[in-house]
Amino acid sequence: AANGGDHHHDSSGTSMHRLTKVSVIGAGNVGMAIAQTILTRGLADEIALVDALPDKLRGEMLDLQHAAAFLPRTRLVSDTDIAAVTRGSDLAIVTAGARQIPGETRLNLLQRNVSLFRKIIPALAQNSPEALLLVVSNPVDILTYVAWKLSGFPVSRVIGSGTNLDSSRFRFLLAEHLDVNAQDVQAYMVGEHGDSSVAVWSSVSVAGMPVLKTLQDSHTTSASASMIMKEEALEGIRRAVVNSAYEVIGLKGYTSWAIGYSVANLVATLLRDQRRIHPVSVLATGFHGIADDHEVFLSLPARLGRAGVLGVVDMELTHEETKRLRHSAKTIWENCNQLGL
Ligand code: 6V0
Repeated sequence: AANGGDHHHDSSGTSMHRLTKVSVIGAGNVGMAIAQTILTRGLADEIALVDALPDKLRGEMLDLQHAAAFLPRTRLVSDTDIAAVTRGSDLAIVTAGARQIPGETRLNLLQRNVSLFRKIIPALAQNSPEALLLVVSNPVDILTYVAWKLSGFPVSRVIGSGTNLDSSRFRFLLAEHLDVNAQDVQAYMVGEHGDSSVAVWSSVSVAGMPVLKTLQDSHTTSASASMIMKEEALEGIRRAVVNSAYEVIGLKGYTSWAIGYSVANLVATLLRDQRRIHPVSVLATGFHGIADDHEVFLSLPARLGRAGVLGVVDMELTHEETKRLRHSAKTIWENCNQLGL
């Protein structure tokens, strides 16, 4: 086989199981939480880890390999050089990132991460020309655009983890408030991952019942009345979602478990061609009035499968939600535009 893990046929020409290979670039807190969840869920036959710190990288790889007796069989490889281990990946997940230096502006951090991506992305694209690229590093929407430009990949194969995590935080908080299972809560945060993310209240539903509509309906049954949410509660939940990351970082120094599970959830949809809809960062040009000459990545509910982004759901948003989304888009675009890519 020409590409590392690409064993289509044995010598007799009969078809064999095609191995699934995932590369994780950046073996920090987030990269390792993602690798660990992919491993536990048995989503890959091979995982390649890449980090700039050789000792930390080897330590992380060995530590995971030592759990082999309790896990689905998965080949683990690691190297500081992308070309040495990532060849033939089906999916490459980028979590490498410079950390913010106290007092550093977001823009300066962005410039440092763009320099990092100039090294990482072309090497990934060259070694795995058919791969899907999944960007997690922050600022994720801008860096997904950067990865798209630097990879030369079709836009359907470049995805940012975006508000997939924000949406799961949103569903958790709504579920707590309503005392139901978070899996029964349908709710999306869209737009920019982080401070300007937009809670799509008009889309929130539990067991198919729109929560907000119930709020406005005076003729509610007692069962649905228990799902009624007060305006202040809604706003409190939105604020809590936006503050979630800051709160966790303030308490434990970084976030890892939830991003690990949310990315592994995306990996399952992509590699197993599940065609599930996830709010992830995709090219949003033309949606919700985002100008045709503004190439902006931000999160919208997207239908995902083995080929990447199969479609974007054109959500029905309220006037206020659209306004907020366009504001997000403008901020992201201004940042992307000055990168000169
Ligand atoms: P971390 O623990 O500092 O890990 C970053 C890793 O990147 C380190 O191990 C570095 O050695 C490594 N690294 C740096 N340069 C290179 C390079 N050139 N090649 C390979 N590896 C390199 O950070 P953490 O894991 O906590 O966060 C990683 C990134 O994810 C940050 O940008 C976060 O802001 C971002 N997150 C994004 C989230 C999202 O929802 N999109 C959520 C959480 C964190």
